[in-house]
Amino acid sequence: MTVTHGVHALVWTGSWTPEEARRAIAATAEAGYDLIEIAPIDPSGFDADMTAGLLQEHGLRVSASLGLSADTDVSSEDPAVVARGRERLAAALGVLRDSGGTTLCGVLYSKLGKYDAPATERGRANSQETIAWLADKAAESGITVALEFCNRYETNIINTTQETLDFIAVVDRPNVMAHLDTYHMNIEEHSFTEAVRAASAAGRLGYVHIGESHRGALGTGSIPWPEFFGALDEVGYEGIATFESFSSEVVHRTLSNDLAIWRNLWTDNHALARDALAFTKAGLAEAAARRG
Ligand code: FUD
Repeated sequence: MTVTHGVHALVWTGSWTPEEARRAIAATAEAGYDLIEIAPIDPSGFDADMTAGLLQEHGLRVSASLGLSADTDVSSEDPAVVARGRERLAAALGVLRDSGGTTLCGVLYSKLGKYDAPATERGRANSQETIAWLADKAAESGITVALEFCNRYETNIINTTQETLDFIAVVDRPNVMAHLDTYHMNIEEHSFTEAVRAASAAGRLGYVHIGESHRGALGTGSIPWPEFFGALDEVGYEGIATFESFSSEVVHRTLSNDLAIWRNLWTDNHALARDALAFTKAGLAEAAARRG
């Protein structure tokens, strides 16, 4: 089983100036990862050529994730807001393509944040139509779109694997996949194993976020890691698995607030990233050994 091991850029930096990008990409390579997941939440601040050059220099692959804001929410009923959301998604897709990546993931279908009511029928349809539109655009560059369901406090569109699969069935595009994040699964799923099996059986298990229950260091929270790694091993997952962790030590102008990152869960991100990679590799190896 070959998993591509990634780390989210927010482990290193909340901005993407040439200096910060160099620091983050160098640290990712130094920690032993194959890939960095950049977060072009405001794609206008991302220099893709500079990013591509640095990735090549350090022999790294790249993916990109983002979440939308209230004024770019493609699940809005307001066509002007949806249009702004599409513009942002297209720009993020361009950043990823020009940086050399092939997977765009995250909360591409919704605002990232607490809603005060359930999604409306029109809003959900706007979201689904936008993802179909985005998928067709992405397909022109051989890019896969992976939809990350989030817990109920961060979106009202999809909160579980099954809801994500149902959403994907409506969108009906071959390059739209489910993105499973253990942090969100831990809040919303009945079973980690059943969730992984369902996504895999549908042929839509496209991306994985490895995050602890408190979004800090792996193995210090309550995620049932042997079960989750066992499920990935059972279905023969061969995609990207990105370690994602947030602390008030590294602040992003909007994302940190959207995710309610109020406290300091770590200070040494180098040790954190190294330990997370070792933990994940060991967990997958143990799962394979258990299977025999
Ligand atoms: C959100 C989350 C992140 C986010 C985005 C950041 O809770 O888990 O993965 O959606 O991907 O870049």
